[in-house]
Amino acid sequence: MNIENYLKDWKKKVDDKLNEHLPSKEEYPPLLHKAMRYTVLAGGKRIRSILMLTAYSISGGYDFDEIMPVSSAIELIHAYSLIHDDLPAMDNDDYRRGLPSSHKKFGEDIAILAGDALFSHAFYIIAHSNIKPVLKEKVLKNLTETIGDKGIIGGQTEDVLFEESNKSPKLLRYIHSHKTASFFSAVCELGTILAETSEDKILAARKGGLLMGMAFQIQDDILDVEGKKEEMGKEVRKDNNKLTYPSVYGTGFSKIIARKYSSLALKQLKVLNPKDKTFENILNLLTTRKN
Ligand code: GRG
Repeated sequence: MNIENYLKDWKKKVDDKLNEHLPSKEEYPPLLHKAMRYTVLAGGKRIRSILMLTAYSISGGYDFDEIMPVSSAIELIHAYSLIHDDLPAMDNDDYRRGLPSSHKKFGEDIAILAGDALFSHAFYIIAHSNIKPVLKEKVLKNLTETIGDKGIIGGQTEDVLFEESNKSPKLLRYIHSHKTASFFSAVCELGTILAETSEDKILAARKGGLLMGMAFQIQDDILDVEGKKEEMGKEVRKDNNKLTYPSVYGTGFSKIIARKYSSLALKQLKVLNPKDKTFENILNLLTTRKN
C-alpha cells in the first residue's frame, strides 16, 4: 500500500477510537471535557500511535481491538504534553494544530487542568482495557518510565532551563533524546511488547525508535527555521533562544545528521521484519515532512 494512504487509514482509525475513549462534552464538568477534546481532536499526525501499530503488526500482532486503548493513551499523553508545552510558563505558543492553543481558548487554569485530566485519563483507559494483565503491567511500566523525571519531563526541564552560555552538543542530545525521542522509542517498543515478540526484536525496536525520534526532532528544529506557519499549524521561528540542532550545527549540517539518525534507525527497525518496508517509508516521509 502507498505510504500516504497507510498513514491516512491508520490516522482515521486512531481518531475514531480517540473520539470513543474521550469523555463527552456534555459530561460534568463540561468545560473541562470540552478542553480535553479540543486539543486531542484538533488534528495531529498520530505518528506515535501509528509507529506503535506498525511495530505491532509487522511483529505478528493481529488483535487490534485489544491494543487500540494503548494508541488512545499515547495520543492523550502526547496532547497533554503539547498543552503544557504551549503554556506561557513554558514555550508560550498561541497556536497549535492550526487553532488557538488550549490556554488561548480556555484560559491557563482550564488548559493546565485539561492537560492533567488527559494524563490521568490515558492510564484510566489502559487500566480498563482488555489487555492481558502481564502485558498491561509492561505497558504501564514503559509509559510511566518514559514520561517521568528520567524521560520526557527530564528533557523538558533542561529545555526550559537552557541558557546560551551552556550551549553544548551533549546537552543538546540529552534534551532531544529525552523530550522527544524517548516517546518514539517507547511506542516502537510497546508495539513489539504487545505482539509478544522476541527480546532481541523488542530491544531493536527500542533503539530504532530512539534514533527515529532524534531524526524527527531535528527535522522539527529545521522546520522551525525553514517551515511555514500555515503548513505547521503552529508558530515558526520560535526556537531562537533554544538549544537546537540548527543553532549548534547550522541547518545544512543538521539535515545530514537527521538523515544519519534515520538510516541508523532503519537498521534497527529492519530487525523486526527484514522484508517489510513500512518503517523505511515512514522514515523517508518523516525526514522530508513539511509539518
Ligand atoms: C511528560 C508528556 C509529558 C509532558 C510534560 C510539557 C512537557 C512535560 C514536555 C514537552 C514535550 C514536547 C512537547 C516535545 C516536543 C515534541 C514534538 C516535536 C511535538 C510535535 O509532535 P508532532 O509533530 O505533533 O507529532 P502533532 O500535532 O502532529 O501530533
